[in-house]
Parts: sequence; structure tokens; C-alpha cells
Amino acid sequence: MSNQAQAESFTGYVLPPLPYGYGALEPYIDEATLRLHHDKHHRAYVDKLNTAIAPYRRLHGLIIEDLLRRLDEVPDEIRQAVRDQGGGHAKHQFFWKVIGAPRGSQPQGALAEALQRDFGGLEAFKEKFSAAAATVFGSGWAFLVINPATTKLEILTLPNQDSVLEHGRLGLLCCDVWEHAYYLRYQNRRADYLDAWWNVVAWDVVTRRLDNFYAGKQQL
Ligand code: MN3
Repeated sequence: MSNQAQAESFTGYVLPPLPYGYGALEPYIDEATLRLHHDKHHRAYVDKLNTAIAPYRRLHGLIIEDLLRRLDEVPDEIRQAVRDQGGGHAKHQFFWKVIGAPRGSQPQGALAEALQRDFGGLEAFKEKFSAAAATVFGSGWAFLVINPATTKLEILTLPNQDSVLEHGRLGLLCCDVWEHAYYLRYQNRRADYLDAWWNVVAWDVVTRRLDNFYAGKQQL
């Protein structure tokens, strides 16, 4: 089959619908920002990723996390596009899941214990995470991850759309600090966005992600 024909038969990655209404995170994250962020920015990552990999049939059908884990097998000419656009798709998919309408959830069980052990408790963790997120230079993300080698929790920041999977870590929580995530409501006040963002963190989901890790289930 020619590359052209493969490209035509390739359906590719799909933009998942936002798992809540566009206004669900008000007043912390406004509806206009969420609409643009999901429908325009996230869609663009998906579309550009699909364009990049369409001619490379052996890369088709992988879940996005596996594609990012196997970046070294991706041809040189599209590796950066896959890192950027694929990383963008994976992280936004992750981001939408770990935030939600405020429902008063708190870290539970193993997560609560690990936050105490590794950071001195939830409030101390939040301070450290916010400080790390506030100092990401330019565009990037902050993450709470588990290091499978040590089973300790770590805070990690990465530029652009780089993936924690490239660093051998599994993400539990992530915060988008690209300006497109907050500029409409908060302009240049990233610290105000971060303060508001804690209100929409879905701690029940984050708790389950760590429980899944301990149970040996794949993180998605
Ligand atoms: Mn974003």
C-alpha cells in the first residue's frame, strides 16, 4: 500500500469529549478558557499528531502512552512532532481526568500516607507543587509522579509537552501552566490561577491512580 493510501485509511487518535460541562469548573477555570483549551488547543495536538504519523503504518493503533514510551523507535523526521503533539494529546487527556467540578474530595488511603511521608502532608505538598509550577519558565507542566524504582512520590516540572513517561515516571496529577490554560481569566497572574486550580483537583481520581499503580494496573 502506498503511503498516500495508508494515510487515507488511517483514522488515528480521537479527541475525547470533555468529561464535564464547559462551565463545570467555574469560577476557578472559566467556560471560555475551557472551551478554547479543549476544543481548539487539545484538538490541534490530536490533529497534528495524526498528520505526523499517518504515513507510518507501524505506529498506528498504539495507545498514546505506548507511542510516547517508544519515542526512540519513532523515525527521526517525526520524533519531535510526536513528542510535542503526542505529548500534548496525552497530557491534556490526563489533565481533564484529574480535575473536575469541585466536590470536596481529599487524598485518601495510600495517597494520603505517601503525601505525608514524602512531603510532610497535603498542605506542604501543595505549597511545594505550586512553587514548582509557578517557576516553570515559559510553557510547561508540573506533575505529581511516582517513581517506580523507589515508589516515592516526586514533583516534576517539564517544558513544552515533554512526557513523564520519557523519564520513567508515572503521572498521578498534572497542572498545565501554558498561558493558554489561564490567560483569559488570570492574564499574567499564574499564581492566582494555581491557587484557584487546587479547588478543581479531583483527589478521588488521583487517589485511584496511585491505588491502580500499587495494584499493578496500567495508568491511563
Ligand atoms: Mn494546554
